[in-house]
Amino acid sequence: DVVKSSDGMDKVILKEPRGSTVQVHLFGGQVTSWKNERAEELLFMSSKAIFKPPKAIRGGIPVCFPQFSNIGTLEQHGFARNRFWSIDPDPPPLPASSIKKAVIDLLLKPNEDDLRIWPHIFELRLRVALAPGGDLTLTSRVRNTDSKPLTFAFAFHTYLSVSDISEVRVEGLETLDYLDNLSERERFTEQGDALTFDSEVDRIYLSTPTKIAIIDHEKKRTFVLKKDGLPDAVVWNPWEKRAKAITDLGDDDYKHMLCVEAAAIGKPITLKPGEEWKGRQELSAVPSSYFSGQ
Ligand code: TA6
Repeated sequence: DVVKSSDGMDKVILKEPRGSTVQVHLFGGQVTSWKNERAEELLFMSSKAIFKPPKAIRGGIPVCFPQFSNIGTLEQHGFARNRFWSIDPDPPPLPASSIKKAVIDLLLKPNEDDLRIWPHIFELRLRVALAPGGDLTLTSRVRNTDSKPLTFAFAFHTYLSVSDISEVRVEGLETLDYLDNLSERERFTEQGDALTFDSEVDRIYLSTPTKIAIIDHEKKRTFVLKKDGLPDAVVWNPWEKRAKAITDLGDDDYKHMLCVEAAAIGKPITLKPGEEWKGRQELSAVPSSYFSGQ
């Protein structure tokens, strides 16, 4: 369903028969809600989120493209997250395995202002698919429709909703190298068993396994993030002091959020003219007792 809004903030609602839903704003091509069949919200949305341009909405899953963070000459995290995307009325056919999913395809092509700051013609497609049972898959495709090479970084800046950040553990990043955004992206090696949180964390884990588990002990819920074509994973929680400096984040909101982001940052992607790249992030939320992996 497309929900038109008088303020221009149109959104798409996907529903699957068992009751899970996903909401996608055309502004940013951004997933802004993902609810399970008990109507529990699984993504974090800031209590001070501003649902209007020009800044990206604080929460859900903003798309970082063609730049991550300030690594480049563009605005922080690139421009895709604060442009209006369009719905593709004639998307490529779904693979047979996806036939039962609720799906929407959004498109972003550069406008004249974008071309002035980043002179590359491209087509960015985001397919949002909600499976029966509630798994959420985001598939991004970038096609270089220009006559010169295209180089970019990409991230699904996923804000997960957690009951209490102090009770959360992330598994799947042990022993990996990471770039620490808190110390000028110096490279370190993860030493701990699993990641837990008691202060600000802002890291780019490089070349991670394809599966990461985010275990919320208090809620007895595990998010399983699987990815493909996105070798890196960002983990971010601003903690108390930094949260206060972020104007569209409530002072205590940091306790209830954790960003874990499938990304391609360490080695930017380069496409020759006509080439296409694909990246996928799949999220599922399962009761912790059902989860025996990792
Ligand atoms: O993904 C982590 C990060 O790059 C952090 O460094 C932090 O600044 C965050 O994203 C939020 O960025 P934003 O531009 O949305 O305020």
